Amino acid sequence: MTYELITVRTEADKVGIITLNRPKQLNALNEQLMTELGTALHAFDADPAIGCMIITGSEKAFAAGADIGSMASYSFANVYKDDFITRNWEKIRSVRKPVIAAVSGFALGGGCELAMMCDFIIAADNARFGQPEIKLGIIPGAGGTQRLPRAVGKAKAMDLALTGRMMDALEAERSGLVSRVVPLDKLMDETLGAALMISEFSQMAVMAVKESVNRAFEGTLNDGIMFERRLFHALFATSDQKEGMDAFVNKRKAVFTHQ
Ligand code: CO8
Repeated sequence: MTYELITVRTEADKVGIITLNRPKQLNALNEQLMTELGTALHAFDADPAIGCMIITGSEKAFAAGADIGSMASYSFANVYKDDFITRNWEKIRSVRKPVIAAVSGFALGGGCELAMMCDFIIAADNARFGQPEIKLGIIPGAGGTQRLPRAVGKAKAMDLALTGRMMDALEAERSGLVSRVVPLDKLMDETLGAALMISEFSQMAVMAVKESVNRAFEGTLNDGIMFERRLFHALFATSDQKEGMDAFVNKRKAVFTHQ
């Protein structure tokens, strides 16, 4: 498949890297870009050699939001009947292997929502996050009012979504939106380091962590604890569990076969 609005490459045949590539529009997200992104993520997800994926943008912008120009003339009838863009966004949520957002520059509106759909965010020190939809007379439409308060709490989510202000990388780290902040010129090295580390682990254990942590985010505590326990028990049926524990006991490096 050839892509126009993203570029795709792999690192060490283990990590799939997708770069959003509409630099003149600050990677504004239109239907074609979201379709390409969904297709590329699912291709990597289906590739047994790939253990982790990265979505990144340019230095100036991860993504400055949904494409305002193409939305400007839409009516309620258009967006409701076509289920505007959301079908492509749902595809991203169904990816089973981990996806890391490597964010530099603006991550605004749908760009911030895209980063929050990833499993965690590593931010460059020039990153700026926000949900400025209020300034356009709309609200976030791809999970922003739901994921942002879960990540940063009600007070800050209300502040950001009601005022439309941006927060910088340090505020985003303090409030729990991003897992690490690194200098801009170290962003890809740091993210690749994490992705390569993840791709060395048992894919089944990695997918189980993702599923189980997402339960904490999306459901009740009781359901999440039970879900985690079932997955925890199930992993004792894998060869990778035997290998991991045998390696520890015998003081050697584990070699996982994803079985
Ligand atoms: N859509 C379309 N074009 C954009 C967007 C955007 N979101 N953001 C920037 N651009 C374009 C600009 O129009 C400009 O184009 P041109 O050179 O042709 O005039 C180019 O990118 C560069 O932008 P600026 O000149 O404005 O650059 P600055 O450095 O001065 O400012 C900002 C950068 C602050 C990021 C500014 O561009 C800005 O405020 N952009 C809009 C941010 C925004 O409001 N985002 C939210 C959009 S709404 C949304 O995301 C709803 C999500 C719904 C999810 C999907 C539902 C299914």
